[in-house]
Amino acid sequence: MKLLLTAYTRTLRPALRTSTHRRTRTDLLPVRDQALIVGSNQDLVQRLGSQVEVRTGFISEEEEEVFLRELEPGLKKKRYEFDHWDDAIHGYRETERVSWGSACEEVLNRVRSVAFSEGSQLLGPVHVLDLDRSGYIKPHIDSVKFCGSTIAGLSLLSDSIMRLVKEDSSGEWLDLLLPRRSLYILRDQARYHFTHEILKDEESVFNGQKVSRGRRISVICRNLPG
Ligand SMILES: O=C(O)CCC(=O)C(=O)O
Repeated sequence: MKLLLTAYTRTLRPALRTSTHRRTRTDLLPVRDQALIVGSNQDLVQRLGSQVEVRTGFISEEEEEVFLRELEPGLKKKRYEFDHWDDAIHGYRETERVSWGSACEEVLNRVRSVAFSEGSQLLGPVHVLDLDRSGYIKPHIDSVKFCGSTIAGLSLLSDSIMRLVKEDSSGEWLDLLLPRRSLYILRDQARYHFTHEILKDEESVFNGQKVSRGRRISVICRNLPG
């Protein structure tokens, strides 16, 4: 079964570039206590800084376990999908969920309260994406038909790297280190004018340092188009 991804990818612009584009310069923007965002130039890092956020340790180990307990039984019934040539994602299974147990709902409310402005209309189902350790997400922009200006995602089980590349200028990019149990938020320009992707393990190098990518589950909240 292909749920939201089908809907999102059908209206995606084609993958514009591979993730092998050249990097010439790297600048750092410390987010909270760590530098979790690097970019092609300081100006871009500053400019997009308010529209890209990574919050480390957004959920505790216990909260991660609660999500896994709730999600694993359903995910285990599905097979990872690898071989759809036109998919934006390789090596994944997914689900969406409207109702959650109280502990997960409490965390999701925390996500909603930090990521979305009050009164913002949210997409009802929360999207859950389970990437196999060999899986990856190719560069894409989420359909403007299905989701609004903000995407907020929790990363469970593994660190990973999300890469944003400017749609019409591949030399402009940001890499976001998404530690396990962190929350990332993409807003506005970062969501509309930059492709995003999750790098495969072999390519997961952040600011010169290898980041081991294992199986990763993301829990993603979105708002509705305005
Ligand atoms: O797994 C993630 O955090 C990113 C998911 C994604 O790229 C998407 O759903 O559009």
